[in-house]
Amino acid sequence: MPETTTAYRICPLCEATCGLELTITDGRVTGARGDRADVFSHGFVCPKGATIDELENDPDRLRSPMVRDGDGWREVGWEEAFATVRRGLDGVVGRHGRQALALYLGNPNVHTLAGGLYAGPLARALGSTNVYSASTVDQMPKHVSSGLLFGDPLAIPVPDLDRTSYLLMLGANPLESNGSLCTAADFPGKLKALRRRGGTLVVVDPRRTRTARLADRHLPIRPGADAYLLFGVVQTLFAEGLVADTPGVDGVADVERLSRDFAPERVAEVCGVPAEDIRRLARELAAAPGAAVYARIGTCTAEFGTLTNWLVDVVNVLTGNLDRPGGAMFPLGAHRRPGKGTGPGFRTGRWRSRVRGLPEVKGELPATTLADEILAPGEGQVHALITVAGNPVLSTPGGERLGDALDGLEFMVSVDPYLNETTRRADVILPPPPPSRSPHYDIAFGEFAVRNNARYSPPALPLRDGELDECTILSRLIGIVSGQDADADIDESVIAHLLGKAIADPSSPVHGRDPAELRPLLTGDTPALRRLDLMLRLGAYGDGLGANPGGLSLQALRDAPHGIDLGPLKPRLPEVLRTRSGRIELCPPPLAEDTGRLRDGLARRRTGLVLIGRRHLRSNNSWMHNLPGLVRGSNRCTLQVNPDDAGRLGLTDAGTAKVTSTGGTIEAEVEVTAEVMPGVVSLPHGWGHGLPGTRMTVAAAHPGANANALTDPLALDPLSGNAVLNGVPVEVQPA
Ligand SMILES: Nc1nc2c(c(=O)[nH]1)N[C@H]1C(S)=C(S)[C@@H](COP(=O)(O)OP(=O)(O)OC[C@H]3O[C@@H](n4cnc5c(=O)[nH]c(N)nc54)[C@H](O)[C@@H]3O)O[C@H]1N2
Ligand SMILES: Nc1nc2c(c(=O)[nH]1)N[C@H]1C(S)=C(S)[C@@H](COP(=O)(O)OP(=O)(O)OC[C@H]3O[C@@H](n4cnc5c(=O)[nH]c(N)nc54)[C@H](O)[C@@H]3O)O[C@H]1N2
Ligand code: SF4
Ligand SMILES: [Mo]
Repeated sequence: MPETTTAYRICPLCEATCGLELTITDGRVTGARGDRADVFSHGFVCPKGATIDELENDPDRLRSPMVRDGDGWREVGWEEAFATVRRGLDGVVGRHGRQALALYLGNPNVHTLAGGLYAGPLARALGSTNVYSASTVDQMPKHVSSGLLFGDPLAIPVPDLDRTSYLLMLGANPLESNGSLCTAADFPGKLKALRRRGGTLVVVDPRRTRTARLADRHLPIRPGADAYLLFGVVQTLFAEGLVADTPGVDGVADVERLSRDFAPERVAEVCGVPAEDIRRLARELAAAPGAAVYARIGTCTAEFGTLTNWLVDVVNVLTGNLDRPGGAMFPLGAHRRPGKGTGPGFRTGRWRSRVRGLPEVKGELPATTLADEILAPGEGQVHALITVAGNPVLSTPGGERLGDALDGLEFMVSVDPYLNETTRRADVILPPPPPSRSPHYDIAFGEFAVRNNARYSPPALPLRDGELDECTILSRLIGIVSGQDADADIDESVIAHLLGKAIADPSSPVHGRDPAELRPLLTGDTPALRRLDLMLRLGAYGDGLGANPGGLSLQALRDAPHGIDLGPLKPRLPEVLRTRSGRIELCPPPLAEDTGRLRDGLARRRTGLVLIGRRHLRSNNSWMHNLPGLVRGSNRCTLQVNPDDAGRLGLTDAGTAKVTSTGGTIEAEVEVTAEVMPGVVSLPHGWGHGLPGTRMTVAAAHPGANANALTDPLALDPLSGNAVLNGVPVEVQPA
């Protein structure tokens, strides 16, 4: 009889952070379902989480480090792998200096404990300004907007989903994505509950998505026009005297002045939304007892991304909904300490990219210029690349050119479980173990959860021979990159630094204590877990290393396998602010200035088709198409075309279309559907598999077409450096 047990594990696949109950048979994960006792997800699960056993047992998953050997690969032990990495990186630094090193951090770094603890230190250890991440093809506009408004790029308010009575959602489709920068397990259930309690959901999206179908109202909008619509709302709030009292806010009059150019009648045509519908939004938002505006990727990956996300919070502030229950609120993650209400503020452009002169944002340069930095010769040229959990060849505009550029590198190392479109160019691949064999705590998503909570998953299974924990992989890599000895202890220096800071801080529970007495109190089997223990114990709900008995610690979370609920969101103003003034800066100069570009755009003629993206519940960016259970059924990488456009262009359902942009040309299967509005076509990203040298057998059999062969690496939101992935002009014809 095989021995079957269960174990609990937070799902690391998307931001919903559902609790999973894993079935373990003979030392393998053989099934998964929602953990009904989980304090946050209460049993919710989606098909990806329920298929995690296929991810765990995927025969294409790399089990040992791989070193390039001529045209092929050789499986090696960890010591040989790290020695090869050290030789490769030291060689490049010796020949060209540290600036020749580049790092690309992909999305799963926010879903692993290793990424949460080591990605930042790795970027700092690099000693080069060539730091890139998936943030600039994702949410960077949100960070810039929050940085400028609140002084902290991580202070991103989330809709208080459980209590709001009115939700205006733009450019998000949580029924497929399960939510982003708003961590809510069972987002669909929460939207249904909102409607059941008499609340209103309005969805603004060029497509009639599953979320839009669930809503009270769907407003189809021309891609890229959300800033106009929101400015129309702002203008109405002022014009009709609907602005709430706004103590602690600077710049309200300046916003009022700027909004005069964007009255609903002026913006209606650009948006494709009638002026009366825009006015109605303003009136309803102002009247609701608790309302929130929430905008996500459709508004971030757009030409006016930062302006749009700024206007989201401008509306939240002006309607009195920022920081009030039922409105848009700031979560407080368990490993974070409340702030002091002021700080140094936020700025960008502390340095610029070498080739295109693009400003730094949050210590990063735009991912779409990485290829330029590799290809353009001269002082500061990139010659070595580290990728951690990223697949920029498929996920960034101009990825094909980037892929070719990678061939010209002197050295490349990837921390990744797959031999995919990006890692096939590496010299060394360092594979992490599967989720069940890694400890887990969500460092990133505690900050965005619609209900404060803390959950820790110990490894459900031990590491197998030849596997190395990803925390160890990354800390070894940091040691190598920073040129330290192999046994240098990165974690001890981080712990000493954090303890030192806390001891010096009069508001800390350990103020004035002796580090030598505190350090031995930390528990955890590994250095990474001791760091986590320290963060939890010094965090907002922590035991203060003994000062607050009964408070959180790693042990307290170990004792609560289904997590600890920390209650509904609480108002955090002004404590959450890090602006110099200690006030909300509603009209920061860089944003005020960028409204000029928006005003100019009013006069632009908009004709022709534009491309937008989309997500499917059974997909996850570029990397889960190798699981048979998720790719079964009909082709999902279709070009959705409105029937009017299809008729005009001579396209037929299930036929093939040729799609051309300034970026390139692809062919895709046509899906004629009124779901997408006229003038707009939609293609999901993350496809384009089956390239030579990859080892993803199932994905290669379902290759699809690469949407990022069409997006333009030169098209950026100037304030954030974020790529424009939506609203891309294209021409479509039958192939
Ligand atoms: N199943 C699944 N879940 C995922 C992912 C996945 O790939 N698959 N990826 C994860 C990641 S990394 C992220 S960042 C999140 C993203 O999560 P979401 O932000 O919810 O992303 P999408 O589902 O792509 O929804 C974006 C919507 O924006 C619309 N849109 C496009 N352009 C515009 C525009 O100009 N204006 C407006 N108003 N709408 C527009 C699109 O039609 C689409 O419906 O999802 C995460 N969850
Ligand atoms: N056109 C278009 N392009 C887009 C988007 C869009 O909407 N439209 N969305 C963008 C968004 S929101 C994002 S976040 C980016 C994502 O961009 P990327 O992060 O570059 O790409 P992913 O497809 O998420 O690739 C994740 C990589 O991490 C690896 N991986 C998986 N699990 C682990 C792990 O535990 N450890 C390690 N070390 N590696 C792991 C996978 O094998 C894969 O190689 O794509 C962006 N690209
Ligand atoms: S919704 Fe996200 S976190 Fe929940 S099971 Fe699905 S992939 Fe995992
Ligand atoms: Mo993302």
